[in-house]
Parts: sequence; C-alpha cells; structure tokens
Amino acid sequence: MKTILITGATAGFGEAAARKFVAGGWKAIGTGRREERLKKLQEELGDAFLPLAFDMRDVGAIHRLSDLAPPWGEVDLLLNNAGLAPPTDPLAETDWERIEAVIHTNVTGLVGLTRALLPKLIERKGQIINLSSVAATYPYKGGAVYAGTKAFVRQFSLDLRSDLAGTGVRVTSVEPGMAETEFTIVRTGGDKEASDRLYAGMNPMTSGDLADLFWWLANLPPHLNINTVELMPVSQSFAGFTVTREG
Ligand code: NDP
Ligand code: 8X3
Repeated sequence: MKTILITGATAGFGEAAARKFVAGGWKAIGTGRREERLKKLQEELGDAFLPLAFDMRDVGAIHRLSDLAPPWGEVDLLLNNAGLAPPTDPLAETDWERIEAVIHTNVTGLVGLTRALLPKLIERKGQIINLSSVAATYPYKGGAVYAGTKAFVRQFSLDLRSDLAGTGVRVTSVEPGMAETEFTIVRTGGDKEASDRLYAGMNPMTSGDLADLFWWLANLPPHLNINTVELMPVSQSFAGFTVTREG
C-alpha cells in the first residue's frame, strides 16, 4: 500500500486528492491548520487517513515530519499543495503580513518540507507534485507576489529534477488556471460573494478535475516524468499587453 502526504487537505484540491487516493487504496497523510476539518475527513475516510495539523510557516513542525514513524513515514508521493494568494490590490497597498504569509507558505514551507522528506523519497524512488499556477507564466494585474511564488515553484520543480537525476524520483509542476475552491474566498479576505461572482457562468475547473490529474500522474509508468502540466477551463484564455499613452 502506497502513502501520499498532502499539504492543505482541509479544502479544495488537497481535500479532493485525499478522497481520491484513499478510494484508490492508498494511505493519505493530510495537513492544514484547521484541525477540526482534518478530523472530519478522518471520520469519513477511516484509518487510511492520518490528520496532521500544522502551519506551513512553522519550520520546526516541518522538520519534525522527517521523523514520522513507519508506516506513515514511508511516503511515496509528496503533494505540495498548501498555498494561498494575497489580495489583487497594488503591492504598496497590500498588508505586509498577508504578503509574508504567502511567501512563507508557498515558498519557504514548500522548500522546507521537500528538503525534510527527500531522503525518504529517494529511498523509495518516490514522486513529488508541486502546485504552481498559470500565474507563473502569464502576468496579471495584482498578481506580482502570488505569481512570483508560483514561478518559484515551477523553476524549483524543474531544477530539483536536475538534482535528483539518477535517483528515480519524479517531479512535476502542476500549473492550473481558474478552479472554484476556497482560493478566492481566502484571497479576498473572506468575501464569498466576490468569489461567487468571479466563477459565475464560466464553468471553472473543479477540485475533482485536479484530483483526477494527480491520480493520473501518480499512476504513470515509473520511467515517465511529466515535467509540467498547464491546464485551464475552456472559458479562460489570454489577454494582450497593456499599452499606456500620454494624455
Ligand atoms: P483552497 O483555499 O481551497 O485550499 C488551500 C489549502 O492550503 C487549505 O487546505 C489550507 O489549509 C492550506 N493552507 C493555506 N495556508 C496554509 C498554511 N499556512 N499552513 C498550512 N496549510 C495552509 O485552495 P486550492 O485548493 O484552490 O489551492 C491549492 C493549491 O493550488 C494552492 O497552492 C493554490 O495556490 C494552487 N492553485 C489554485 C488555483 C485555483 O484556481 N483554485 C489555480 C492554480 C493554483 P488551512 O487553511 O486549514 O491551513
Ligand atoms: C490561480 C490561477 O487563473 O485564478 O492560481 O489566477 S488564476
């Protein structure tokens, strides 16, 4: 039986992934700050799910994960999914605390956890799936910090593959566009109506779409590495450059 460690399993992609992998016969370790949600998921999924509540910004907690005792310590797949975005306000008008939380969660926590689990992943010829975003590639107004963290995740994934050459460990950067989860509610500081408006009538991707993708990646033959996957709902596309004129 294989084990997946999913960061951010209290909502969205991570929660859907926990359900998908446990239904597929895996054990899943789910993390997140909201312990009560993890406990609820454990009630639903049973002994195949281990709730581990901690904050991705807590470096000490991350380092302690490398000491997880078997059988839970034998992680085959690390799904680095926990993440969030600050509001799309101009940088100078965005609270520093929100910016810092995003950088520490999306970048520092992700690197720390990957580093802590790497020896075990190498031992088991495991796999790492990192959540980047289309924002890593396509700039948009108000996206600077979020997109910067996701561009880091994309490049980190590609460079990590170079480090891991010869180990059999696979690394994929998953780069989704718009999916309706709690992402925009969090980004807007809890504005559910703004989130509903953003996704209304545009048929966004769902957490289930992403869980299906993670499952596909996890079940590819071991000689195959998907470096990056970029995906969007059909209704989302590209804008052009912005040109400003005098007067
Ligand atoms: P959700 O807001 O629905 O879920 C985010 C998850 O991350 C939650 O489980 C949350 O848990 C966890 N998380 C956030 N901050 C922390 C923290 N400091 N410590 C621990 N856990 C944390 O978002 P999605 O499911 O949509 O997002 C998942 C990933 O996918 C993110 O990295 C996001 O950037 C990325 N993504 C999302 C897209 C979208 O359109 N939805 C598109 C492209 C990428 P808790 O709050 O309990 O701590
Ligand atoms: C977020 C993707 O398209 O909502 O990572 O900006 S998008």
